[in-house]
Amino acid sequence: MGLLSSKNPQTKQARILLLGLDSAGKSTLLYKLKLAKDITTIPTIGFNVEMIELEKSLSLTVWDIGGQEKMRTVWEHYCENTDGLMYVVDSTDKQRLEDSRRELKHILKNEHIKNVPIVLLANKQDVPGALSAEDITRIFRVKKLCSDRNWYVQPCCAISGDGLMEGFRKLTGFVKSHMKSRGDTLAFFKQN
Ligand SMILES: Nc1nc2c(ncn2[C@@H]2O[C@H](COP(=O)(O)OP(=O)(O)OP(=O)(O)O)[C@@H](O)[C@H]2O)c(=O)[nH]1
Ligand SMILES: [Mg+2]
Repeated sequence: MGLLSSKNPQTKQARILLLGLDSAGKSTLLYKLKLAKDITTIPTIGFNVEMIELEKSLSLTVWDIGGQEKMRTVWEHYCENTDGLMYVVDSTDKQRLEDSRRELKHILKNEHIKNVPIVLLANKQDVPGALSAEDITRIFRVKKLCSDRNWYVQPCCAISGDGLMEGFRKLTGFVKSHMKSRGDTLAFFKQN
């Protein structure tokens, strides 16, 4: 999928947290991006971590944490030093949209990820009847939920890969400006 592989010492590192309910498609999309391959996943117990470089200046370390109910209690332990959030929604799982929204709302209260930008992936768009990105935006009340940070809702299909690059590029843009504004704040405190 045209990922870069650079050993450029100027490359900055960003830590990305990939969250969402079990079966949302997190591991499928991570390995589609990383390996450009369809893989058969098994539910993630614990986490997967992969380095992804979409551009030379920024390398993403993506933490894919299992989404089963018992795993959700540990999400908060991965929040420290996070620069960007990718939250995956199964757009066909209408019965669990409210659960997914509740879990997102809960994790967004974590102090470590205050103001950290987020991209929501409305996954499984290949399935007939899947809710659109606009539906997910409305049902999740994203405008309100994410009013303190940059956000975007990207439709995608982890199996074909459609929309994945767009989603990660959008997040990369957000992360860069977030890092810059944080850097500017640090510089301000050093000066004053
Ligand atoms: N049709 C369709 N199926 C998908 C898509 N993405 C993932 N799946 C399927 O959904 C199932 C769960 O995918 P995973 O990637 O294992 O889900 P996960 O979010 O990592 O789940 P946990 O590890 O349990 O948190 C698998 O059978 C995938 O093949 C998609 O875009 N379309
Ligand atoms: Mg998984």
